[in-house]
Amino acid sequence: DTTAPSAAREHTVESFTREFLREVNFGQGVDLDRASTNDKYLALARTVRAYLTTRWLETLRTQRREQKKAVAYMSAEFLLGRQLENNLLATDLGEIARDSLDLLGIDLVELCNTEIEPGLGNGGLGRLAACFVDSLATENVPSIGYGIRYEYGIFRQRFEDGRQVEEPDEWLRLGSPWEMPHPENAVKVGFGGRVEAWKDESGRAHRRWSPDWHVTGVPYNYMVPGYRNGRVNTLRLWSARATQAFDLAIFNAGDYTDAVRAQTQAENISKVLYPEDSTPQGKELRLQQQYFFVACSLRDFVEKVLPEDFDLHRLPERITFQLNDTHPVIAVPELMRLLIDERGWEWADAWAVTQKVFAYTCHTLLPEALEVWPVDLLGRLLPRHLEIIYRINEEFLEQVREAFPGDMLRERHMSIIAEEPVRSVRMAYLATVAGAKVNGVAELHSQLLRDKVLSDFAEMFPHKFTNVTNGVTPRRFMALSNPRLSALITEAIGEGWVTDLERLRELEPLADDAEFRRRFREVKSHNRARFAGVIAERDGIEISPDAMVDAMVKRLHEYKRQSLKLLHIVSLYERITSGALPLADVTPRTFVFGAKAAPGYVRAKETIALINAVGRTINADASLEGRLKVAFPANYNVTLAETLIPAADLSEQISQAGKEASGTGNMKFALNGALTVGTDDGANVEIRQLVGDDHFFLFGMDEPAVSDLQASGYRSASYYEQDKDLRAALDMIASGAFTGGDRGSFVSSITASLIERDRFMALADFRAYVDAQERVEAHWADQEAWTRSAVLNVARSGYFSSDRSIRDYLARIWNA
Ligand code: DL6
Repeated sequence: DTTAPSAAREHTVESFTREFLREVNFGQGVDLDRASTNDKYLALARTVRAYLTTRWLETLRTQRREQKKAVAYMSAEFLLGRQLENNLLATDLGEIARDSLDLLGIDLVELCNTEIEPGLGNGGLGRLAACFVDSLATENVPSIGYGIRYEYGIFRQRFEDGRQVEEPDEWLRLGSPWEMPHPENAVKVGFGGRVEAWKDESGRAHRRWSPDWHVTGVPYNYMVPGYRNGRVNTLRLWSARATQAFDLAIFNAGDYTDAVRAQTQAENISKVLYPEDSTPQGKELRLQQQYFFVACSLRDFVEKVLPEDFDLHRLPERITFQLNDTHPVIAVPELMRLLIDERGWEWADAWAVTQKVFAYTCHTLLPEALEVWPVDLLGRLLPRHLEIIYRINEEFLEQVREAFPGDMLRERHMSIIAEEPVRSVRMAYLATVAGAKVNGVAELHSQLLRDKVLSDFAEMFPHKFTNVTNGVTPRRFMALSNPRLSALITEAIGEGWVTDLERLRELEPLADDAEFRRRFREVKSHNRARFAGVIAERDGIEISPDAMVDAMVKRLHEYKRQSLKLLHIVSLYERITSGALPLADVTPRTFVFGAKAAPGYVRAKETIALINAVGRTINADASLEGRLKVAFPANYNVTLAETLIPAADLSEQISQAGKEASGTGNMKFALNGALTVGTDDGANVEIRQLVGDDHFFLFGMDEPAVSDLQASGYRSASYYEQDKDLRAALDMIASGAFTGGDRGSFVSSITASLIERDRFMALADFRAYVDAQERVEAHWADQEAWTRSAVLNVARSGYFSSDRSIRDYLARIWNA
């Protein structure tokens, strides 16, 4: 049997050691005693990979045999995190690997820490995609992830004098043992050029796109193992290369430098991840990236994954293309083009299939985050696609006119083409019109999509709209990152929770068991010490392992309101230094921030500088006796999250209500036993409903209150004028107290903008927030009561497993 794997690998220390040594010698070409740490890491990774490959080939064989309906998750970002430990966990090889390396005198942890995480995403959206591929495999769903193999992921953040400096993320520099390139399966993608009309012998009119330049997409396969279930799915990331023909033509014309330049231009497409989240940049290269990866993926699926003789009229029986936000939405006109121009289908037939195979997930509520592409740019880069979009829009608007005769305003509102400020394609509208389903990512978000952002569409196509609340994988964000709590849970209720997270409910009675609470506290305290050790070594930051860990980690964005957290810290400090608050009454706390700002987002970068300035002053003030600390480790990423989240006591989820689509950090913290201080926003709403009001610190305006205040005319200055603590905090910042007396630069621009404009109403929520923080401190003072709440947070967070999200997608969207 030529398809059988060469040798089924045994799960024994002897066999593992043999494979590992073979990889050291023949994979790395070194003797063990000469091997570097990186040699050993690569050899170990390849050893684990070989174990996975056996199952992967088996999964692919089964899929080819059974031809079941699958899901293609299309996402411009997959923020994977390190692979080695996760793959050891999934294959149950952790202990064997450790024993095997012990025998050879090698430290497994050191090798795991050698891995550079692939930062192929910005934040929540990319990390969600990574959780979803993990859960798709664990839930045994035939599926494939499609994305881009960026050569440089999200930038490395450094602080220079407290200010953010970005450096390239060379994640591939030490080799990338998890990927398998297949240049022989490359796909050619066109750009630019013209569209011509032509007629076939029967006189039927057709359109033909002649691009004027091409690039090649090389697929790189990654294996995505389910948790100990034998399934290994595929994640296929595309890398751009110059086409040979293009190169050769220029070479033959004798211009070597031009040929190399052409190559660079092509390869630029997958060179770097755009570091903007929530505010698309509208750059041409970004559109090139989007079209590049979806064109490669569609062709790959239709021509390589499906059997050769497959009748594409039956495509909806075989696949749903799930569009992760609008970034892959250009796939809609691309599929139409493939069916009409390349296969000669009639428009109506192509549209019928297209409308059945796509589904769209929206991840935002911010108007400025809804992606639009200027018609000029799109027409220049993808002229045939623009024609197709126009036709989709024409037919759609015809439908609107039929449904709402005479309602011109509605027609203008709903048009896929916006006329102002420049003629543009609204990608979210295109996705909504073309998709079989549209979902938001938390109950409140989906409701606001239906009622506000896409209300005209929800009225016209109520059946399309649904919700799937986000989730997080309990493998990475509990089993892997919180081994002590995992062991405690397993001891109490058995192992089943790792794939059936609702079973954490069985912990509820233990919240009332003093011995269990003691052990739970012991775990937290161990995790705090571990985190303290990591940031001491990584960043040179010293914190007390006994103080409350109060964490706010997420992208730096005004709507997330890091500035509100900062006002609370400064107010505490001001009250202590002015004598209003006796030091003895201050709860020892470490305020932990983790946040990257988009490089061009000036206000966000100023806020980082201010947090660091405040931190420097507070940390150096001996009169505080170390009771308050601000820790802002640079370059927050998945790896750091894995040590911070298990250590956290308090989770800050304080966005303005109606702005955070869901949040997923909020879920990870609650699952790991942190209590949330949060607004009624995104998935906070569901977290609070599940964990209960007594174990969640709710504060601030809800979404209707925000809307009302907006409508009645918000004047932030009145809060500044009326709340003396708020005024004192803002005045203290403005006085230069944290900037060595300097009142200029970012200090004045931040304070002035809060007092005069405050787009996300931090000032209006300040008093409620400070009150909530006082409730936090009162609760913390009773450690037994606090631990009880923390245990209940864990016990009631099972709903937030991404396995449940995937089951919801299956039931509500994919019908797979
Ligand atoms: O759905 C994943 C994640 C949510 O949890 C966050 O609330 C949301 O802000 C984020 N959305 C984006 C927006 N990008 N765009 N457009 O990253 O998605």
